[in-house]
Amino acid sequence: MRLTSPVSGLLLGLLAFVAASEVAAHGERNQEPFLRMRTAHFYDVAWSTGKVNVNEDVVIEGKFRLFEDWPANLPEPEVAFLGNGTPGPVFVRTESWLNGQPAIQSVPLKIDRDYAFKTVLKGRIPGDHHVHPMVNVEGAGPLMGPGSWVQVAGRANDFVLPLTTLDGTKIDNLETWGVSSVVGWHSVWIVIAILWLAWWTRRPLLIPRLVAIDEGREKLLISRADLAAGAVLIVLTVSVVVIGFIWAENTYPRTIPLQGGRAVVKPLPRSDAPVEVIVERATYDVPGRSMQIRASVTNQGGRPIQFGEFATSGLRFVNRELPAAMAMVSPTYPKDLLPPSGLKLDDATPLAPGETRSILFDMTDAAWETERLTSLINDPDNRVGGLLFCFDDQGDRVIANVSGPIVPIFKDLVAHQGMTH
Ligand SMILES: [Cu+2]
Repeated sequence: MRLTSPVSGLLLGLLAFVAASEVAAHGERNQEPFLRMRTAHFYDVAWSTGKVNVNEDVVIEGKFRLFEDWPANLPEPEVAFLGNGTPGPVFVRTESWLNGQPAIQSVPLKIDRDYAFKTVLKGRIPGDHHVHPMVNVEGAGPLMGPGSWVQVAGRANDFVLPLTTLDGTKIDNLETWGVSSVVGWHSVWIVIAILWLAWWTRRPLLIPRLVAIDEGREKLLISRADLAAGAVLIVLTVSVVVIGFIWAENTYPRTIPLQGGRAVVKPLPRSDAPVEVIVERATYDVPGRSMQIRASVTNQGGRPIQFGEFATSGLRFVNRELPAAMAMVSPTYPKDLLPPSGLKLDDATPLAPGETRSILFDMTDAAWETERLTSLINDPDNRVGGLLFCFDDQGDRVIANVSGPIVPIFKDLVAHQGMTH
């Protein structure tokens, strides 16, 4: 043992290191690019604070659009549930809202429509937690929004969740409420089970009994005392069930079953000045970590527009030359989700009402790699998707869908897309 201890110490240390680094992220980057680029696009997400004490609230608000080019291999969002992506139950979600309506239950959602959400999370377990908004879609799984670090300070033991029920019962702490009755009733049943097992296991067990049966002497196996014990057990069990029922009825005279119904939430109204984007060619330059989309863009609205942001998978490629777009970026927004070079255009002149123009959108950043979106080139359904945020000369925003097949470029070819066109 002495010889192996340095090795096991090293292994333990390694394990601890792996465990510690696992805590820093919780798998959002492992989701396939098609899930992150073509399902729920979260935008305008804001976290009310980056630091709370145990028992204090963080409010997460924002919007999401269920993408028009929803992957064919995923079920449509007919049953969806608003949640939050956090490493375990480190918060308690005390409120959920969709378009101002309670979102306690699941709702059917519509593709190519937008929803505003709000969740209130109450700090429960201290630590640094990465907090994402999330929509769970039946059959498709959790669709995560962008994540931001929220620090919960204080002591876990101080956490309380007080509540007043519909019949006026005051609960001091939902965390511990009713636990003693659960433990008490389980103990009663465990004691009965142990007594019954002990009654039979005190005698010769399997093989001797098998031999007795083989020899046709099974009557020997059950004595009059066994029959009496069985009768006592039946009476005891039925009595405990009846007493338990009466006790529960008296203690909790009014109970409401868990609600399994579906709510109905209307999507947000559509913008009436659409911008149409038809992708002509999208490439991903693997060594250059650069996504380029050449698209034919038509301004169907009545005012000239400019392009301020391309948002996909929680990443925001912002056009740093457009003040209206930069104004939408909160100084507290997670920096890792704002690639520094942002969105670049080959032609930044505003697109006039009714005009159609072929524009090259360039998003070059290591984030494609660090966010593991580059694995999209290995997908059998090789498509890129995102939202293009357009701003008119009055600062109003229109959000256009951008989607199309993408071609990877593995070598630094001279024939770059911008030049061939
Ligand atoms: Cu995260």
